[in-house]
Amino acid sequence: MTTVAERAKDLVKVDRRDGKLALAHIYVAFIALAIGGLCGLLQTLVRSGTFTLPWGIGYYQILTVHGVLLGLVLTTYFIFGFQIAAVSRTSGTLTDKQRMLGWVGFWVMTIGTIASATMVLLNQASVLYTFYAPLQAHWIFYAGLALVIVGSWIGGAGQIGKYIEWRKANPGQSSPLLTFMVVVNLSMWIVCSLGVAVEVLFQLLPWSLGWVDKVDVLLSRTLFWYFGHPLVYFWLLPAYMVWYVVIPKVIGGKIFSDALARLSFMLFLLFSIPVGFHHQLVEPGISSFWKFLQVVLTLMVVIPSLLTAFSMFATFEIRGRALGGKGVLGWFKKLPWGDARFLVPFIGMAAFIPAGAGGIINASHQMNQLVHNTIWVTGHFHLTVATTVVLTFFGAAYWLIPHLTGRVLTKQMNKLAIIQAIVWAFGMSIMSGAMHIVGLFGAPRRSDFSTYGGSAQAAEWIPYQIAQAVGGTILFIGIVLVLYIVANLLWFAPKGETEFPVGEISENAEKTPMALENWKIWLTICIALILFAYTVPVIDMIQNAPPGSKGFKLW
Ligand code: HAS
Ligand code: CU
Repeated sequence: MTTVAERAKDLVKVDRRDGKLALAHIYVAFIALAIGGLCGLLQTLVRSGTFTLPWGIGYYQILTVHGVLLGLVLTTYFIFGFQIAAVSRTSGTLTDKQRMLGWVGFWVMTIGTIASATMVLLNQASVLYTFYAPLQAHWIFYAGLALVIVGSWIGGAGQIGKYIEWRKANPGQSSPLLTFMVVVNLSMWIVCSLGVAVEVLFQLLPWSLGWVDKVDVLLSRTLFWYFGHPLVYFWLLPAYMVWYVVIPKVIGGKIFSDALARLSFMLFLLFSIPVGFHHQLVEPGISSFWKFLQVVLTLMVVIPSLLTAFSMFATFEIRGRALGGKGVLGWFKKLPWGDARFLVPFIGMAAFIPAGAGGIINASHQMNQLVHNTIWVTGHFHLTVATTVVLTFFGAAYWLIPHLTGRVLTKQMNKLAIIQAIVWAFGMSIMSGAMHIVGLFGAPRRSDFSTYGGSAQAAEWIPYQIAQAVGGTILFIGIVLVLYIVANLLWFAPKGETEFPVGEISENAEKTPMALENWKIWLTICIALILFAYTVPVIDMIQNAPPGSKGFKLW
């Protein structure tokens, strides 16, 4: 039985003004999903060899729109919207100054996004979402990216400000778990985005403006991956916040261990950054010792994900048994399978098992030789970010949006949300499965349709490319469904109260050691590891730099 006081606590509402700021981010995220998703469909159709783009639109142009809008815009905006609401919900309403930072950050990011997106749409920046030099985009594209990064720092400062305020007001106490997790994610983001900021401001911008004619390609990619790998964990950690904190409440259970959750987040902060070389294992100019070292650190960053898997299974089993589940697996049947807030993220979790296994294959130095630059890698990240992460985000949107708009998810919408996730899982299994297999046959990634002059090898790839188009079409139906549900929750669903679920810590859990919140220790180790992994190879790169490359526009 829940008491009246507990019911009231469950309905703690995010302040309306904070909610507006969070919603602004969420709007941009779903607009990005609509446009980026359409481009994804077009790409798979082109690559099946049965469709040509009209009006002179280029394949790499839509590939860039797809990657930038879904990989960078959808994720960052949804994460910021979610984090703002999470901080406000668990640490209290933002001050006017914190909220103002949030709005300034929002607009700086949005002006940057519009500037970059315009250049991509004008076909002046078909450089894909990793914007690798020596492909050279229009300078406005890079300037827009710089604004997105700076805007994220400003908005992030507002969220961190709330945490600092809370700690000051509650000395000696462990901060609210969800706020703590937000701050870990932002710390990781700030430390890693310094790398891409240096790349954009000191290398790509002056070079695209014509102030210098050559760019050091190896250094630029190294700075990019110093950022690019933690970027993928910046996407993952908010999904983990939902798994650790929200899901236990949704299923009626408790958080297995506060200390374990905090430890796993801190391990992400430590090991996410000094591992960028696992994206550069075939890059010449980095000695194999440093690659090996970063591969070891990459395998270290797998550990917090294994802790998470353990913790989730424990949460589920304890709850299922409390509900009377018997035997080895009886508890499994007791989980609330009909609740979209649980099932949708759960499908994401299930996808992370093969997705993570694929990541470990990628990270294994020798096996990377086989899969690097093949569409296997595309298959990998469509399971990780485009299934595990986005299904968790969709599942969160189904309570977060109505919480913020003062509406409710109706029974029909809950059902549609479940269908949506099943459609997604089905389409993705076909598309990502085909990508993984044909990648092993050598099919390249980042590539337009080609028969390679009638080569027998390329002919072998085509049936898989058709399978990708079938999967891509099913996924597009999934996008239409989620947009329909989101529109309903924003504007049409019945008015009412929706809970922002925040789990309580299990009474059996150990007390959380305060050391887990000692930022001096953790940030020092974090920076020491980065210096250890990067100093010597970067000095090598700079000292032995070739003359550099002029820019290429291959589209
Ligand atoms: Fe990755 C390339 C290695 C995780 C995203 N990755 C990429 C790219 C992206 C990406 C976007 O080492 C392409 C970048 C580009 O454009 O070039 N990745 C890893 C490793 C992990 C990993 C070791 N990746 C991710 C995540 C991503 C992501 C997460 C996005 C969100 N990745 C690589 C490497 C490359 C790479 C190389 C470069 C390849 C190349 O050559 O270019 C690990 O973090 C994975 C650890 C995860 C696990 C899984 C734990 C399972 C859990 C679920 C439990 C389930 C439950 C439910 C409880 C070990 C937590 C129960 C279910 C039942 C059914 C009972
Ligand atoms: Cu990585």
